[in-house]
Amino acid sequence: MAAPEQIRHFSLPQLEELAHEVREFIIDSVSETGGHFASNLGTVELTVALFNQFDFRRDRIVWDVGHQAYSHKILTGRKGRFGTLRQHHGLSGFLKREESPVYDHFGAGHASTSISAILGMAKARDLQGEDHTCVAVIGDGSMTAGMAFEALNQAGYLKTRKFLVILNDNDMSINPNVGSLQGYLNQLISGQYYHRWRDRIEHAIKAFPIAGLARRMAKVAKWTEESMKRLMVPGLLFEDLGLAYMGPVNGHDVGATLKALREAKQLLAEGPVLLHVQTKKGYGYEPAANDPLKWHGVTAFDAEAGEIRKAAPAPPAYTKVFADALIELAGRDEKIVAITAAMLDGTGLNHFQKAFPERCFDVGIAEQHAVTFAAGLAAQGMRPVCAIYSTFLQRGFDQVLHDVCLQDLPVTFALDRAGIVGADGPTHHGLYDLAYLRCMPNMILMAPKDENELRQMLVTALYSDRPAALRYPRGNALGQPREGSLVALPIGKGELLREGHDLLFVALGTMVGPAQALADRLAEDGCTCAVINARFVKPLDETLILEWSRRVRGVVTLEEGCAPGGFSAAVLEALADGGRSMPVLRLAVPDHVVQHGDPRRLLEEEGLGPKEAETRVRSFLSRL
Ligand SMILES: Cc1ncc(C[n+]2csc(CCOP(=O)(O)OP(=O)(O)O)c2C)c(N)n1
Repeated sequence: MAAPEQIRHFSLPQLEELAHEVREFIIDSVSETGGHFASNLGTVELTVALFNQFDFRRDRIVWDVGHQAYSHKILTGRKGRFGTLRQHHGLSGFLKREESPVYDHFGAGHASTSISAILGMAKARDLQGEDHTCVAVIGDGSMTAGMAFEALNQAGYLKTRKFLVILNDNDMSINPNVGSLQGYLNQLISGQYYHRWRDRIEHAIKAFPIAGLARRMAKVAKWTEESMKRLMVPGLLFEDLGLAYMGPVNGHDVGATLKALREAKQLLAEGPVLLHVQTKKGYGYEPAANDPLKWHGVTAFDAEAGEIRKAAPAPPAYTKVFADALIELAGRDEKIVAITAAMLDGTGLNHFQKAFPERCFDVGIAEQHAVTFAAGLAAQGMRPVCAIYSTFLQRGFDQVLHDVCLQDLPVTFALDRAGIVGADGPTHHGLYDLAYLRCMPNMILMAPKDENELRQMLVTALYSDRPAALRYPRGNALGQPREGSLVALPIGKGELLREGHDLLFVALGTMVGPAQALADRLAEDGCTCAVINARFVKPLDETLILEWSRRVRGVVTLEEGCAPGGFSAAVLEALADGGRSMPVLRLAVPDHVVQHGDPRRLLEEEGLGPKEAETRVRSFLSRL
């Protein structure tokens, strides 16, 4: 594959050939490893054109989210490592500064950060007296976030030179993109925007009471077809924010994209530019182009047949258990409404939407708004459920605190993908929710040990009349038959699963099963362990924990979350407040970045796999 400095000198046919080569490689390679697919096929020509027009050893580029930057990786010397994509110690699925210090200028994984980051880089450049160009590439989905507009607001105001935002518009987020912004972009593409305004103005002039004056006005304004076009600039929204708008250009036509980039470079000398590029997800691979939602992120697939390999039969995912329970409850209570921030299928709310289209809201990539929107619904007597991945709710910290908790509003947070998620890596692990929600007043915080408890916790949350969150992991549930009717749990009560007199295991969520298994193994050696399924991180069942702590020599906490400030911290506080000073072993994720890869191996690396946990507990025991 050509090196970036060679691509700078390629002719158009060479660039087209290169794009073809890159696309074929992505199809072959991702069919073996799995990964983000449709979005990457949509950015091949754009990436090749960018590498021809810019020198990213000097110029800076930030790809929003970074899930669509495989071409960027391939062109910057990482083609040979694609066989390890998203695997343990392998190539990351996103861009990472440490993976390519020369070409990955900014890491991401969450959406809508690119314009802010590149603006910071542009300002640093100006302050340091340098002169390179700064480019952000952002999708139409990611553009729905307030943060993108906060950055445009500042960029336009600063009149930042050599600052280029490329809006990669494929009309899709993961699900079809939603909101009026997408409607506006579609109007720009179809030319309807211009026609609508032309018609309105013509109408206004005709309606002017003094006919002669109207004629003169029309003449003076030179509202002929062409001059009107110039006056009624498409992209007025961006122009008004202070960016020169260019486009739309077909992002799969390398020649047209090059031409647009060259023209943009001229304008960049004056101030910030937004180039609207139209692309198609899955371009060049028909199955993905026809069904970009299914092919957004894939496991390995048969590239010839266009079929994604079927997973072995497995119990339903926690996501589906949640969705089914919510649908059941919403059938009985019309106040229940559901909210997702651009993760309709990911959260299982696609099923809810089918059942209750009027009561399901996809707000776009706008987690903060999702939370406060839910707070508004709750303030007026509805029972909103915000289904947001653990990692993405980090965006809404202040909204959860300020708009929900301080007003004690009954919003339910269903936090999917809590714990270690695997291949998506550090930006996506749901390790921090326990710590960031535990400190909030009024919040009820729970984690189920299995699918039946998840169902009960959903009812508990919905009818607690308080802010409440339940966190559950990615992947399949345990496969238990879903039992009985949906009944609420007593708030703040843990469950004593077994008695014992050597150690007390206080476990949460996914770690309850392993705690019991570990207690079984230790029992073989005559060591008896009491096991508590905490269920609630907040309010924590302090009475139960203190009572059993008095009967043992040491306490072990187990959770799939970060150690600082998390569940183990809650148990430590309870012990300290209860006057118990005793040895405690915390099995939690230490204070460091957890990389990507197979979740089981990652758990082992964090000392939370069955063997590692046993070794640590035995060593703890031997020191008591
Ligand atoms: C804050 C945040 N919320 C949700 C997501 C999940 N997510 C990853 S990619 C994506 C869609 C992005 O759409 P767009 O920017 O249009 O890029 P495309 O894939 O269409 O090229 C979403 C919702 C995320 N990464 N970050």
